[in-house]
Amino acid sequence: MLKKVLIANRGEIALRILRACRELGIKTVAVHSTADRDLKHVRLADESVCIGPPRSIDSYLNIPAIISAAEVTNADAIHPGYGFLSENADFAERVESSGFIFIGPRAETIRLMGDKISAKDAMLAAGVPCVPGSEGGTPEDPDEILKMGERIGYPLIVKATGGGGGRGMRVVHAPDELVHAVTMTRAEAKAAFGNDVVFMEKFLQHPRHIELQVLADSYGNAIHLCERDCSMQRRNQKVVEEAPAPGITPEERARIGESVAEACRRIGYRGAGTFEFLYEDGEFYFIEMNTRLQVEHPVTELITGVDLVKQQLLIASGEKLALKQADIKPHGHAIECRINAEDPTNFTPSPGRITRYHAPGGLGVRVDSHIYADYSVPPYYDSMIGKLIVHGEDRETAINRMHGALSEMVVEGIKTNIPLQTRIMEDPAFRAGGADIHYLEKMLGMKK
Ligand code: MV4
Repeated sequence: MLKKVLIANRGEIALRILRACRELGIKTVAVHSTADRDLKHVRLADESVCIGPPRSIDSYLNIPAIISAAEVTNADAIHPGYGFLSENADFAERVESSGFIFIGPRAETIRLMGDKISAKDAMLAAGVPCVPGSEGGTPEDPDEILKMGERIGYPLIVKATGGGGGRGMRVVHAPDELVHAVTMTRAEAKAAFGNDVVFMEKFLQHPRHIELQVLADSYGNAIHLCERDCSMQRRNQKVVEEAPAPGITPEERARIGESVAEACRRIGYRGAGTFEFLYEDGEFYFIEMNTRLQVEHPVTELITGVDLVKQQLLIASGEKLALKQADIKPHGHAIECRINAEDPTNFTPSPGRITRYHAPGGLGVRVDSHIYADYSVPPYYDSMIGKLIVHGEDRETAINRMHGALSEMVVEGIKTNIPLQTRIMEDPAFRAGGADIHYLEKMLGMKK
């Protein structure tokens, strides 16, 4: 078993990882910037190391500083959390070559999945359904590009292979826009990711975003842990997530679940991971794989009863998966609302001191947050200050429980999106279930 884990992250996820380590008797090392001395997990950790000034580039993205902190504290593993260095293959490689365990997949797997074309290739080879498209990069010759566009059909979407999470994409409605769109996406991708390879796919116009959680050990065992519906998003930022996805039948779940578990075995996946799909007209289409623990992992934990962070730590310790596919039986329904320090009307960040804080509670209510009364939300990082997660016997119970929990939650001194989350819980289309990825922006009056 691991003895000491360095947590290379901040905020709620650092606290979440610390709690899992404690339950397994693993010592913890917190690393933090000068702006984060007062973080809750820094106080609770066995040891802490300041790794640099406030800006992420100087601290949470500072690879030599993090490796040095692991060396001076004699940690044996590094948990990257989400964001920051969590999907940086070079970081994973440096961690391992410095003699530490990276809590995540092998560096080569991160690299394979970080490139959208090679990820899609690997999924097609494993029999995972993908969006029809160019299957490889887009050619250079304008006539060849147009021929490919004709085969795929319109509307289509041009994506940068080095992009992801909504960056480096362009929708094309007609052939006369195609060559220009390819040129522009290439140029932007070159500037943003240093990689100008782009590919094309059929553009799905009203999909839902459904993703599957997986766990795999180092011995070729892999299971899926049901799906999450993350369609309630604004500008590629998820706002509400839930599990299971409304309307997905046990047969559909078993089929897509077995296909992603088999893909994990084929690529030698290790650790926790997520396969992202678009779901439209009863069909799943793979788009990307996330090789990290995700923000929304708690909804999966609540319906399956599996502690995903503990599983990551056990897998990194070299243990075999004790869970079998037959052990995973989803119970009830879970919903997560992301709580952000932002103005609920215009979404601008609202950092500052929290003057008063009351957390909600009761049966089936979970709060994953690092905030406390008198804590100051720094302006340098993501505006998410916590997550409110509920579990109920069915979806309607869960929504009503979330509505009540939001009304109990008091955060004063800064603005939060709690009023927006309350509005979503009251919205008839959300309550009906199955809204697509464009619904929230329409509800907010951004789109027709
Ligand atoms: C798409 C798509 C429609 N058709 N691909 C955006 C983020 C990145 N993960 C992939 N994205 C999309 N790819 C095809 N072929 C629509 C989106 C998309 C989206 C996907 C998931 C969640 C929110 C989204 C918001 C806008 C567009």
